[in-house]
Amino acid sequence: NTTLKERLAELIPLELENVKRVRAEHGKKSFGPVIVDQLYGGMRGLPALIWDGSVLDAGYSFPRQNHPGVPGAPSQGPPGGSEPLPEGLFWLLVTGEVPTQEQVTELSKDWAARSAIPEFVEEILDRCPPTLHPMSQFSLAVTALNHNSAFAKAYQDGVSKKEYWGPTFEDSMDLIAKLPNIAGRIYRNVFGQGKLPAIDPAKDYSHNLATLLGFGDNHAFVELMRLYITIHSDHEGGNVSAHTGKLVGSALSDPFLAFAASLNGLAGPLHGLANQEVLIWLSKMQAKIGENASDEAVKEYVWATLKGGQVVPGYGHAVLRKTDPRYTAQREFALKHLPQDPLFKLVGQIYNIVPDILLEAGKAKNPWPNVDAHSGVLLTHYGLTQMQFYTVLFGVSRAFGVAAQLIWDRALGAPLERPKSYSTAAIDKIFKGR
Ligand code: AMX
Repeated sequence: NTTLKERLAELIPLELENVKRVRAEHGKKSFGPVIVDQLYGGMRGLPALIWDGSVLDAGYSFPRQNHPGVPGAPSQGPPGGSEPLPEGLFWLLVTGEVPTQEQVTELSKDWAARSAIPEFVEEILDRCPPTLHPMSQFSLAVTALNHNSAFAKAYQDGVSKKEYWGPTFEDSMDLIAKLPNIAGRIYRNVFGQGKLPAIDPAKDYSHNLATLLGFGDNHAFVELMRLYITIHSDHEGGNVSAHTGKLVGSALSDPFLAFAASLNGLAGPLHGLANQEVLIWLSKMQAKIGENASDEAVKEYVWATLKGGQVVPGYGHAVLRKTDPRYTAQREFALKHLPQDPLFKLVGQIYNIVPDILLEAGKAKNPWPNVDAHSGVLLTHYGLTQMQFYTVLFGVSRAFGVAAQLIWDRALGAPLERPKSYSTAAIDKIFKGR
């Protein structure tokens, strides 16, 4: 029963050879033209990064039966569950292989054993004013975890470059393991009361997270957490949170510092905060046009949003050009567990209305919903109604993808990122007369 670290130690030399081969064969080949608009346009479509966990294309979809951890696959959840376990997904992200049930269980236990957060981090969180946004509290706590970083210590002790991945692996495992305690504490401090329950080593990661949020006895909510943490974990490397983590990690900042930077990017309304924004937008809509509103009233509200110079949150995407498969996965969950929920019905109604309006407005390249259009409705259904907390759950999940890449970046000796920037005057000069 190989552990994840043992399997990594076997895979790393093979991948080092593989990268060497790919670079020898293709290293000097052009990867398509770069046009000036891409420099001004947020680098959309610019091939610029290596990210091994996942790759997206505009029409990407993952049929759920092929997804690790769903029934039939070895990383299936405990009896009675049918959603994937994020433990299995992490193994897949790190190794490219589907783990055995035993390996998944070992990961659950390992993370439970690493889950305690230092007392001073608890105190930092307890001192935060409840008015400080949960994402800011989250980022503060993760930054502070760098106090015990194995990588930072090893670096100070003069560790060889070849050994970077070992302490990075330990930090990454600690990071993921400690997130439920951080998220749970923030939730209690800001919205709840009482003492935080303890992590149970016999339960899986998502079950423990649900318990710390106060929903551990609700089987459907536990299932939702398993699905939620799985689908938000990785979305290739160019999105703001993933790329930020990789960039900061490239300076050999340890995984805690790198992932805290990811969280600060995830906290932006065009990225992870969109799940909060969707619920705020839906609530305002309901307050204005009432429940069971007509299609006409919804259309008018959507147009008013656009005419007010705002985006429709939860719609559009920088890469995808069809309905986000993560939206569809959540819709399937809702159809199974909460088909009659009024807010779910509104989300479905909006799905039938918004794409046509965005197409008619003529700006958005993708008029379809993304992952954030659906998640808040599911959480609200089970009583997790505090919208300001939603992006924290996205953050817990995103750690999986960022951590997996940080381990590989250090294993493969990824260099400091330092692309070239230009001024508008320089662009003008370069292309004068051309
Ligand atoms: N509502 C209104 N306008 C939109 C829109 C939306 N949902 N999506 C895109 N547009 C507009 C853009 O603002 C842009 O307008 P501009 O030319 O005046 O600047 C124009 O359409 C072209 O944008 P694009 O190329 O289609 O998208 P992008 O790659 O620049 O941005 C994204 C992608 C997600 C930021 C954008 O679609 C958006 O703002 N969506 C709403 C916020 C959201 O849901 N974010 C979450 C995304 C998923 C995630 O990261 N978690």
